[in-house]
Amino acid sequence: SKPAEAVKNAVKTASEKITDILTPDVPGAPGSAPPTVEEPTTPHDPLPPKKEQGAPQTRMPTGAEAGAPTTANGQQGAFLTTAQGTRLRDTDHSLKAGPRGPVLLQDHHLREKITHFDHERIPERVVHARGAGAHGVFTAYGTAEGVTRAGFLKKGRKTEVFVRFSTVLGSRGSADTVRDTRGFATKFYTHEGTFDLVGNNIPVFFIQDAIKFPDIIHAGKPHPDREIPQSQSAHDTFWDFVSLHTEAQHHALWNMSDRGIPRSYRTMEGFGVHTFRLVNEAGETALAKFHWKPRLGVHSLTWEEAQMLGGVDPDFHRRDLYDAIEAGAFPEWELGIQVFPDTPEETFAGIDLLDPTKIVPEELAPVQPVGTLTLNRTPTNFFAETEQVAFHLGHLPPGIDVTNDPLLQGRLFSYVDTQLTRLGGPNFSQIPINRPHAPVNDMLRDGFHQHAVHAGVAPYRPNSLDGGNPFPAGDDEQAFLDVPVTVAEAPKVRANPVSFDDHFSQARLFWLSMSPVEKEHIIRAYTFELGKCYHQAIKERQLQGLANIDPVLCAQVATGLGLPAPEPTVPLADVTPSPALSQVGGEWPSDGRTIGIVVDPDADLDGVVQVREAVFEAGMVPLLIAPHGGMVGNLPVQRTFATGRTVEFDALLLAGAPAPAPDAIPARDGKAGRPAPVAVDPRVLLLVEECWRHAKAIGAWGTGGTVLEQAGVAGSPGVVTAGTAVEAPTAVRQLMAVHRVWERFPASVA
Ligand code: HDE
Repeated sequence: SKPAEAVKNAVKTASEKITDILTPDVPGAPGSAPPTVEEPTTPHDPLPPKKEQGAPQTRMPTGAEAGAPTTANGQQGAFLTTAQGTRLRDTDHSLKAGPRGPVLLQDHHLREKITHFDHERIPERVVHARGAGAHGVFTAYGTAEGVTRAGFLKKGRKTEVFVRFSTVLGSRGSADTVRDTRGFATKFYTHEGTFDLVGNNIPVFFIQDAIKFPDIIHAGKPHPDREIPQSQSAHDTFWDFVSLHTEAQHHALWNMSDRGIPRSYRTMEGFGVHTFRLVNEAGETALAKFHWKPRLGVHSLTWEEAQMLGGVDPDFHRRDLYDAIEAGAFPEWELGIQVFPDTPEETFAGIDLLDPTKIVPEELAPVQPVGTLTLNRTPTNFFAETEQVAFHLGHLPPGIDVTNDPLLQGRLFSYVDTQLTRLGGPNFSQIPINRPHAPVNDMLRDGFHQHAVHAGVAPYRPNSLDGGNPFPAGDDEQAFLDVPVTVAEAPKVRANPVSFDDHFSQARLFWLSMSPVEKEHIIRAYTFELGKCYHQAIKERQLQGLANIDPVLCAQVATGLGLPAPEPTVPLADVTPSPALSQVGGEWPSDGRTIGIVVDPDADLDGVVQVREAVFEAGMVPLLIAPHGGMVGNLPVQRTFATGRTVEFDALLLAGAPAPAPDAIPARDGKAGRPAPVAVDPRVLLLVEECWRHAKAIGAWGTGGTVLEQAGVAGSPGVVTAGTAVEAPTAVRQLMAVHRVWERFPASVA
C-alpha cells in the first residue's frame, strides 16, 4: 500500500545518510582498514600507583552534610521523565494500535511504570512492622565520661539521631493503640560510627534465650489458620505459651499494666533491656543498663480510650508524634544509665545482670542522666526513612560492648540477617537513612544494590597496590575495643544458670509496686485477655501463674472469669516494692497536650479568644469543637460535634451550653416512654460523660456550667467551674499535671 511504501523510502534515505556519516577514516567504518590490536603477551611489573591514589573512596553523601539534598536522586528538573531521564509528554494513555486497538508491547513507559509499581512493597518487618519515626539530636552532659570512652557521650557533644517507635505484633497497617509492647529504637549517627540502641518501652523480655524468639512470636502473632486476631495478645496461643513458659510471666504482667497502652510515644520510657559493658579511656570496664526517661512523664491511655481509638483514629500515636513535632512541642527524653561493677559473677544486689527477665530497681541503682534526646524533625518520606531504617544491636561505638546475655547474643545475629531479606541484599547500609555520618572505608564490595563506585584495585589487606590503604586504627585513634573479657573454660551445654529459674519474684515486685488504681487496671486487663481465650485449660493454667505472683491478683481475675482461684505452687517471694515502677504520684509538664473547647455562637467568644491564647502560651494545643464547621464568630473551628471525640484531647473546657440541634436528635415523646427533652446537645453531654469516665480534667465558665449540671458531674473530683475565662485553663492544667483525676477510678484492691 502507499503508506507502507512511504515508510520504506524514508528508512532507505535515513540509512543512506548514516552510511555517509561513517567516513572511511573512522576505525571500524565500512571501508576502513582493520584496527591493529596489541596483545598483552609480555609479563611486566605492576603499574606504579596512579597520581594521588589513596584509599578507595567509599563514603557516600549522607544527606546530613550541608547542602546535600536527600531527594537528589529522585526529583530533578521540572519535567516528568522515565527512570532514564527521558522527558515524557503523556503518562495517562498506553501506546495503542489506534484509540480502540490493543496495547503495544513496545510501550516502554507503560511497562516501566507498572513494573516498578508491582515491586513497590517490600516484606514488612517480621516483628515491629507497624512504626513511626522522627529525626532529632542527642546532647551529652559529659557525666558518662568516667565509665565510657564513647565520644558521643563527651560533654556538650551533639549527635544526630533517628528514632523509630513501633508495636510488636501487628502488621504494618494495624492500629497504634493496641495492648502490646512498644519498640523504642534509636540510631545515633556518632562521629565514631553508628550506635543503635534497639530497646523497648518495657525493661524485661518474655524469654531468656534467643532460641525461643520464634516460639514466642509464633504464639503472639495471629493464629495460622484464620489469621486472627490482629495485633493483640488476647487469644489462646499467646496465653498458651505464657502459661506454659513461666519465664514470660514478668513481661506479660508489664503488658497487662498501663504500660501496654501508652498515651503517646512521647510519654513512654525506653529501656535497652540487656546489660551492656562499658569501657573508659583507661580500659576499665563497668556493666550498665540504658534507660530513656520522657520529660512529660510516663502516661497511658485508659483501656476504653485505646479501644475507641482503634476505630476513631487507628493512627493516633503516629499523628500525635508528627503533630507535636510540627507544632514545635519537641518530644524529649533523658538518657540515663544504671552502672554496676563488672564482677566475675555479673550480678548486682543478688540480681543476675545477664537475665533479661529481671530489672534492677532504681532504688538500688539510680538511673544517672547522661544526655538529652530531642526529636525535632518528621521524616520527609515514610518509606525511604521509617520503613528502610535498619537497626542492629551490633552497631556499637568504641566504649560500649556486649555481655553474654543469651538473648542479646542471639539478637546480634538476627538483625543483619533479617535485613538481607527485608531490604534485598547486603548493601542496606548505603540507603540514605542507614548511612553512617562517620567516614566509611570498609573493603566490602559488590552485591545487590551497590551504590558506591569504589576506586582502587586492592580491597584486601595487606596490599601494596593501593598504597596499603585503608589502615587499621590504633588504640589512640578511636578504634573499637573488643573488651578482652575472660571466657571461662566450661563444657559445651544447652543450659541456663540456676538464677534464671526464678520466674515469679520480680513479677511480684512489679505487682506490689503498683498503686491501687494501677492494680485495678491490671486485673481488668487479665480478665479481658483471658476472657477472650476459648480453652478452659489455658485460663486455668494462667490463673496458676497469677497465683504464684499474688493471691489477690489471682482471686480477682478468677472471679471475673468465673473460675476457682488456685493456691500458689511456689513460695511467694518476699520483695521490697519499687516506687519508681508506678506511673502515678508525680507531677509533669503539660507541653504539647491538647485541650478540647466546646463553643457555640452564644458562648462567651471573647473569653474563648483569651483561653486559646492562654493555652498556646502554656505550650498546649486548643481544639475548638462547635456545632458546625467553618467559623464561630471570628474563631476557626477544628472539630464539630459530629467529628470530635474525647480521645483526641486530654482535658475539656466548656465555654457555652449548646442547645440540641433540631435535626440531631429524634423527636422526644414523653408518652412513648422516651426521655424528656434536654437543654444541651446530647453529643456535648457525651463528650463530658466520656471525659469523666476517662478521668480527664473538665472545666467550665459562664453558661458552660449548665452543661456540667445537665451531665450530673458538677462538683465532682476534677471538675472545676471557673469564675472567669482565663482562670479555666489554669485550673485544668493543674489537674493535668498529675495526668488523670485518679480518684475517679474505683479501686477494689489496696
Ligand atoms: Fe527485636 N527484632 N528481636 N527485640 N526488635 C527486630 O529486626 C529479635 C528483642 C526490637 O524499628 C527484627 O529489623 C530476636 C528485644 C525493636 O526497625 C528482628 C530477639 C528487644 C525492633 C528482631 C529479639 C527488641 C526489633 C525485625 C530475641 C528490646 C524494631 C525487623 C533474641 C530490647 C526495630 C528488624 C525497628 C526488630 C529479632 C528480641 C527490640 C527479626 C531474634 C529483647 C525495637 O531482627
